[in-house]
Amino acid sequence: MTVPKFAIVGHPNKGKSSLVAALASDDGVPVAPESGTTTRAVVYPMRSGGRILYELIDTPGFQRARRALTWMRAQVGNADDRPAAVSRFVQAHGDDRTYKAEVELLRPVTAGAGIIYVVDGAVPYGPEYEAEMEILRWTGQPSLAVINPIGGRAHVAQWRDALSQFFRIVREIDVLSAPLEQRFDLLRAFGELDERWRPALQQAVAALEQERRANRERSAQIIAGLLAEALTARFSAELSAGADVDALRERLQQTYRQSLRDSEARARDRVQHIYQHRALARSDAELAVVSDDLFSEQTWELFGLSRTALAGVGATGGAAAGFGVDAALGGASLFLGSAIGALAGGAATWFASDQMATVATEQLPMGEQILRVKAGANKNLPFVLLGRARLHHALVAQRSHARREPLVVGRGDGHVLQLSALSGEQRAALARLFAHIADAHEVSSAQLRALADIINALLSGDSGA
Ligand SMILES: Nc1nc2c(ncn2[C@@H]2O[C@H](COP(=O)(O)OP(=O)(O)OP(=O)(O)O)[C@@H](O)[C@H]2O)c(=O)[nH]1
Ligand SMILES: [Mg+2]
Repeated sequence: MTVPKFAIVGHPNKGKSSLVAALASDDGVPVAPESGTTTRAVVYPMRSGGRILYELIDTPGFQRARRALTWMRAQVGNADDRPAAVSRFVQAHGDDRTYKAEVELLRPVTAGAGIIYVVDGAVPYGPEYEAEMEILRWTGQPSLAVINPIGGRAHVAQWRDALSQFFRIVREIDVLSAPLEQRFDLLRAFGELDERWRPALQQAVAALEQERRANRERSAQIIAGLLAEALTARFSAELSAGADVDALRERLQQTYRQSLRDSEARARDRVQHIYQHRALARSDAELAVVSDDLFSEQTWELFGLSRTALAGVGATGGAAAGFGVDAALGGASLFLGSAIGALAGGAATWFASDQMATVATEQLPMGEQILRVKAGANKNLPFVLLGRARLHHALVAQRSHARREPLVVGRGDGHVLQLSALSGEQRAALARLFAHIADAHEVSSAQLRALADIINALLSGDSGA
């Protein structure tokens, strides 16, 4: 099957490169506020499973469309000679800087690429566009127009009227924020341009949908791994005679917290990588909500289970409920110390993230005493981590690769996915798994799978993810 190729063309600075980035899932496509950012035609293949599904060709904007059209008109006798006139124009001006942009953008079209013509629905239609559209029509190649409402929709209706005289298919799509489904629709429309392309584009959409599901599953596995890591992480330090226990405890707590923050950051990087947001991972972008410190009270209120919900899953019991009992050291006899920072448990501490870790002294068989820190009695920790991971995933999965600004979300904008939305059954299943993993200080592959399955179900319910 031939790989369909589409040249994205239009006036300078209308979001052509942005559309390429969004449809090729490539956040490396140069996009900038300045006009004239793209100076050469560059091919961006969309790959899935080692196959190229389609190719998008980013091009510079028209600079001298009217003069170019005048040149072509002088060449033509009959209408059927028009495509040849465009090809002759490209050949004749290969080394001519005057028409560098026109040559770059028309060359792939004369070589057989379909045309996607991009305009901005916020600025009025004007005759200066007519020469561009006329040249494109002369190429005889299948074409489609996209209205990108960069700064608003004020002139969208006018554009529709104008464009429909030149293009059979006209679509409006907000390139930066169009939901995935709209991006898929546009791909299907590409398939309508030419019958030969239809099967390839249908397959492309199916492959992308399949890839979406696979990405979600892989993300769920990563998040399950993060939770298991948090529940089984343990750090210890030798408690020599005369040691400053308070200082040591504080140091261990810090180490523990930092390790959770690091685990979370690593998991986020991996999820971003799965969705091919590589530049985002590198830019260390701050997410207004999800990058609040993991251990702030606000974070716990936002993402943790409510006190009632926690009580509902039998998880408010404080230190006695299982997390604090160190049975996995090889025998209960090894657990000799008293819980130093053990929780009071109950109502007052349901979001007490500072008491999240349990620090306890233990006596080892050879007589040494150690201090050990591990997941605390506060059962909210894995729920908080899960809530944050879920919001992060929803933002990343839905994000257009055309966006260049850091990922930001307002607290009150309805995107916050609170775990209170979990069904009672899901909550209970999760709480059981969390307790088992924390008790055993290790996680079996069956538990990891069970956890990943619940998380995958949760992620698939999040809009667009
Ligand atoms: N708000 C908003 N901004 C957009 C949209 N599409 C593109 N932009 C911005 O418009 C500017 C130009 O976008 P590009 O994709 O570089 O435009 P271009 O047509 O490739 O520009 P040239 O290569 O210079 O011809 C960038 O700052 C984009 O972030 C949109 O749908 N909404
Ligand atoms: Mg560009």
